[in-house]
Amino acid sequence: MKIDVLTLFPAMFAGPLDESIVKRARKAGLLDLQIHNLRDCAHDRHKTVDDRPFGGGPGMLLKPEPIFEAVEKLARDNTRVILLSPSGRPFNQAVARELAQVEHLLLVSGHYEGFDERVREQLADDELSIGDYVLTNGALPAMVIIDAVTRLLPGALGDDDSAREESFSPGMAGLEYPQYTRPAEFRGMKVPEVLQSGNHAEIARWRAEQARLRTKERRPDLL
Ligand code: 4GX
Repeated sequence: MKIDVLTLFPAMFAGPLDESIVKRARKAGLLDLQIHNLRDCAHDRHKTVDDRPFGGGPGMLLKPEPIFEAVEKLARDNTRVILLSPSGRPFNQAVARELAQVEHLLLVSGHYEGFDERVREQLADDELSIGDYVLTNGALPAMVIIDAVTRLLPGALGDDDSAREESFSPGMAGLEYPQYTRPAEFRGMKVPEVLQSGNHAEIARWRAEQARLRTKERRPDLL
């Protein structure tokens, strides 16, 4: 898979994508990731990428010309152009699975008060939000999406992880059950007896019940 990112803050991307599973996927050639500075597509003396909204109002918008130039340069026939903004459709595990099937993603990170509407109308195939809160720009959302999609690419996870991914395949159907490792007692806190019983049917029942209770309590929207 190829992912291009268009951003005003390319330096933010150094670090998170050079660790762990994403680093390994890039090394293995499963993911070809490139970060592009939107400012390179501004051609006036001050490399202007923003301007004031017609009709007035607070803040600045990203000008259309640099985004059009960059997207037209980077997009191919099979490219999905995705804007990141709080006005997008909610990103979740189902969307991650959908994106993992696409050959080429072009993520366009928003900044200021957002995009000139013509970018949405003419360039964007999709617009995604990673949640109902306001960040300073779309770089972190782009990284979140890259991370969630990369671990779904065939071969990206180690054997243990991928077996687990498959067993949770409906993915996010509910929250996970409580888990414990050794020691069996830590600072007076004991691991539930059932987990040490060796009775696998009973353990499975206990876990299902715990997961259900936890989901009902914290995320009734998932039930
Ligand atoms: N999930 N932000 C985008 C600029 C902006 C504002 C309005 C378009 C319209 C965010 C999120 C997010 C902050 C990125 C505002 N762009 N992006 N930026 N939550 O909060 O994706």
